[in-house]
Amino acid sequence: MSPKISLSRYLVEQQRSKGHIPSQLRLLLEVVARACKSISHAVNKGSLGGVLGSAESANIQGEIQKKLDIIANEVLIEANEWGGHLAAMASEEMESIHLVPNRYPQGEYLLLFDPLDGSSNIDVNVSIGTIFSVLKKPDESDAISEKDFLQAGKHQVAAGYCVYGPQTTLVLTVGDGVAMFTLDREQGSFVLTDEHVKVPEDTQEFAINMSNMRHWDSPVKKYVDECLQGKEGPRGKDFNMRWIASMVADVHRILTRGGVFMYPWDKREPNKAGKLRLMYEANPMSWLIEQAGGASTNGRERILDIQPQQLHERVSVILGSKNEVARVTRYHLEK
Ligand code: AHM
Ligand code: MG
Repeated sequence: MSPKISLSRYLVEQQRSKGHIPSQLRLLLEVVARACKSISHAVNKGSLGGVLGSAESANIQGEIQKKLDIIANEVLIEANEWGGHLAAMASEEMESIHLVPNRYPQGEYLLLFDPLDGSSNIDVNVSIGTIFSVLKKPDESDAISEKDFLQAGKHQVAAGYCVYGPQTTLVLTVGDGVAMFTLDREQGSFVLTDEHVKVPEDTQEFAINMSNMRHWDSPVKKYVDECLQGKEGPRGKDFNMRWIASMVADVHRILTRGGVFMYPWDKREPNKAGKLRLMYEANPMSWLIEQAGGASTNGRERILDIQPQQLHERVSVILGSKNEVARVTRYHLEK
């Protein structure tokens, strides 16, 4: 039997053989993984740990926070403050950036995260997760500000998520493909379970919140209508639908067996570009999907090319199997 490869060993070997994981980045990824392990334990305890339910506060986006949103945010901040690998952090749950306190050395990286994605699923025992994105601090920046974070997704140096489902799985890219690690609870470590992850180019599965159908723009309506017509329609094949309402879980399914995920702009709030946040949801997920051979656009352009104007900026998202994303994007461009 081949030996189990832990996340630590994987990162060391990647650093050695390819030299694209500098030691500060390696430390950062190990620290994020450790934080995810601790969030996973809290999620698993559920009611027994008193972590379910509302915290009765709202975040910067005006969303009511769950206790676990706040716990996960604190776990990530505490874990990452003191190692010397980071200059600052930003989170869905915090209005402005969090600088590494002066008493600790300042590192070269910036970390962004959605500490607990899929909040509406926390209390109902459905998969949720943590999404993260890593950027390099601009060279000339001594006093870090929000402006330093406003880099297009193509400049990420690492990205990933951890899904807390029937298994806890950490999924990672440093720009050389996508690897998956499953938490071995007896050993207390993440073990490599999938390397060179590939998203099939075609699919018969789509994911979208159908309850918003009447608000969609015509290209999205056209695409979904055609899928719903199945074998008798222009696509000549039947489609299946899945919607978990946790982006981590939907993206995990797509990385595993293909599919297309859409949270498009809609007419409910026409001035909002979409629901999902560019910098700590769409960017890391788009990079993972592209690294696995899929595609990701906002209907018009590649998400990773978008120059962010704000930390909490929102974006329309269409990602997954390459040929389906190309089709939805074409329908937008033809409009
Ligand atoms: P959250 O970060 O506050 O949990 O919101 C993001 C989530 C995504 O994980 C998911 O795809 C989407 O919101 C579900 O939205 P809806 O409830 O409108 O279907
Ligand atoms: Mg989220």
